[in-house]
Amino acid sequence: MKSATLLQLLMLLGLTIACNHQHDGKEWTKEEIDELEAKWGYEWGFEGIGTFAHLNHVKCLTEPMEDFDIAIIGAPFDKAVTYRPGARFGPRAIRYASGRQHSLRGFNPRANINPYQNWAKIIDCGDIPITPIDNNIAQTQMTEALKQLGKHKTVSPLAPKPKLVTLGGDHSLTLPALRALNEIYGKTIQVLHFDAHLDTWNPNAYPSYWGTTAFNHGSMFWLANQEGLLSNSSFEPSVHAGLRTRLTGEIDNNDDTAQNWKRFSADDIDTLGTQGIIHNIMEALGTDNPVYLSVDIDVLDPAFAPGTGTPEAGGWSTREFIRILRGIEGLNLVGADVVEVSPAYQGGGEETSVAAAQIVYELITSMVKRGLDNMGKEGKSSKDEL
Ligand SMILES: *[C@@H]1O[C@H](CO)[C@@H](O)[C@H](O)[C@H]1NC(C)=O
Ligand SMILES: [Mn+2]
Repeated sequence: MKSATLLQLLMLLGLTIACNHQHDGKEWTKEEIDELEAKWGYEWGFEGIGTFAHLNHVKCLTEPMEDFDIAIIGAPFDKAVTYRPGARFGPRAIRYASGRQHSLRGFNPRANINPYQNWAKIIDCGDIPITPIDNNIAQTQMTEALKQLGKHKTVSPLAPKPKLVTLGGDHSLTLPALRALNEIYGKTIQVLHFDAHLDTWNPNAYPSYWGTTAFNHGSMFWLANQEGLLSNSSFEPSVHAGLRTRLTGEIDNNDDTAQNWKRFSADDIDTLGTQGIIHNIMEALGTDNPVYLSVDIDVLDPAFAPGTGTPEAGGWSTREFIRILRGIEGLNLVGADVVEVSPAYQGGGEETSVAAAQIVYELITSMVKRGLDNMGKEGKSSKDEL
């Protein structure tokens, strides 16, 4: 007991000294610290301890005073899948695959900005600790964590509320995300959902003789509708894009329509092109209403993203999808996730995680760009915005 107290005292002393930039009687000037940064601050793509894009890591869930505008957060949970498990390793894989992203050469030529050297403070908040043992506790943990993180203060007035980009994990994560956003914004949120699958399935659509649980990665949007998290107004639909999975029958689509969703299939790209898909999405969602963007990596063809839980042949290429993401940058994104990356099924070249890391980069770019556009709009402060 006595030695613990002494240790605590010593630690406190160490902290005080560190804060004054003093050590062994030496006072470090800002110039000297800057020089150390110039000498040793840069990490090559294969170096570092593996945060997203070498961003600073802060364990935000235990650091409530940490202000940020945009944060990466991992949700390493995969106990709600129906086919291949393994997405709990998604956040790690995406972070490692993001190694060649760096603020120093982060300029996005598709969007004409460097999101990492702009107005937004972007950090990596680490992972939500989620139990692999009990799904009821797991969904509470995800919901509470995302609520807590969404209430952090921002640094820039261009971001009225912080924006979270969550790395899955399986797709059940989106339900906690929508619960948190409903509380934080005090209203229903529209969803833009890129996926091979509908994920609006009534849990009874699964074989249910033995009983079933609604919290799974194919029913979270059905639950979201039941909980009133999504608008029922035909003027505020949610949107699926990239669909191509087998169905029970037309009944699935009717049920989906009844839950206020619009559907664009993977094949639509052949007739409409990427520009047509972009046009349809923007027409359905507009540029003012708060939109949550959820990307199931299985929207990509398994040739491009085999590392996923429920692969379906005949999807979009990575390039086509990135083109679509750039085209919808005008959306008012209040948060996003990239889910179902299951690295055990990807190749040694990490193609699935590399695609996911690029998708995250494009989403962050859009969020930062949207802030800049708002600054330019005369008479409209971003504070007016949800
Ligand atoms: C939409 O309809 C569903 C099913 O009738 C209902 O449970 C839900 O609360 C409604 N949502 C809103 C926002 O009113
Ligand atoms: Mn899916």
